[in-house]
Amino acid sequence: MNNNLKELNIFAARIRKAALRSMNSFHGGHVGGSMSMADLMAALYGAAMRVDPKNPQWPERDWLVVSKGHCGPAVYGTLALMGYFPEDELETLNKEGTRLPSHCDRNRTPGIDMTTGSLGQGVSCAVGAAWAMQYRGMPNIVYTILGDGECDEGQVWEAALFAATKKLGNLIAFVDQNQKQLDGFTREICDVGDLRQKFEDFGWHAQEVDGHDIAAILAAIEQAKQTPGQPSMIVLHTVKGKDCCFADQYYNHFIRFSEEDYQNAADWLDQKIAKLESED
Ligand SMILES: Cc1ncc(C[n+]2csc(CCOP(=O)(O)OP(=O)(O)O)c2C)c(N)n1
Repeated sequence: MNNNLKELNIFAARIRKAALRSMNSFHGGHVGGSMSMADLMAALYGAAMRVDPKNPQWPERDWLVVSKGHCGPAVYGTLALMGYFPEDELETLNKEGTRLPSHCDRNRTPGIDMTTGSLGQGVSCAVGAAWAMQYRGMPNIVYTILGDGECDEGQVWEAALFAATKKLGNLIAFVDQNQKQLDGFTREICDVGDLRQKFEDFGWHAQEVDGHDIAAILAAIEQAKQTPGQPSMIVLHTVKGKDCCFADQYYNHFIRFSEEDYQNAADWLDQKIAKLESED
């Protein structure tokens, strides 16, 4: 996979389809937040991150800590397409003995760098990992993805203060600001306000971009790499359930869906892929 935008957009559509395939085997899952972060996953694994799917524990790899760990399906879809494990394994999601539990688990899945799921803890672990790598003079970058609902957790802000204090220039974080959390709009449940400004106030270098514009995400990552001595936040404006036809509904955090729903969504994504492939 290279830095070609067309290929990256196709990769994002394939990630959405692979994530839905895994959730289809369970006839439900965290569809909304998995779909909203798919373009970011394509940008990270398709271009930005230094990784080796044949050697998931490569000491010099960049790390990804998916702090919104309930969106395991988006991560598994990406890792399977990258060759960390066979794509057919996606259909074992949440089944007995699976290597793919609904929430990310570093002890089970090749390519998962941190166990997450309890909101707020993942970003704290990412900060700890970045601090250790900085201390050891290692070249790795630690990427981490939070949800905007997750930012209601006080622990997120403790981690943010600590990262700025320790000048963690090797930490690049994203908030998938899809405006919603488990059962409604974040602004109505516990308003996080202007996240870019807040992280800036907490001592971070902070940007905000369209989270479905892969070129913009990659440009922001490049800018983030130019800020040694400061952790970076990139707030992504996204749509919960993006590009999944049956997710266009108010309650789209965890959705139960039928085989027919899945087929319709997969067909729609196939058409999108075909259209992208036909473009110059
Ligand atoms: C500490 C903690 N409290 C509650 C939950 C239950 N929970 C799972 S997902 C979720 C909503 C998360 O919303 P957001 O971070 O915006 O994620 P996204 O919309 O991107 O899926 C909640 C409350 C949890 N996993 N951890």
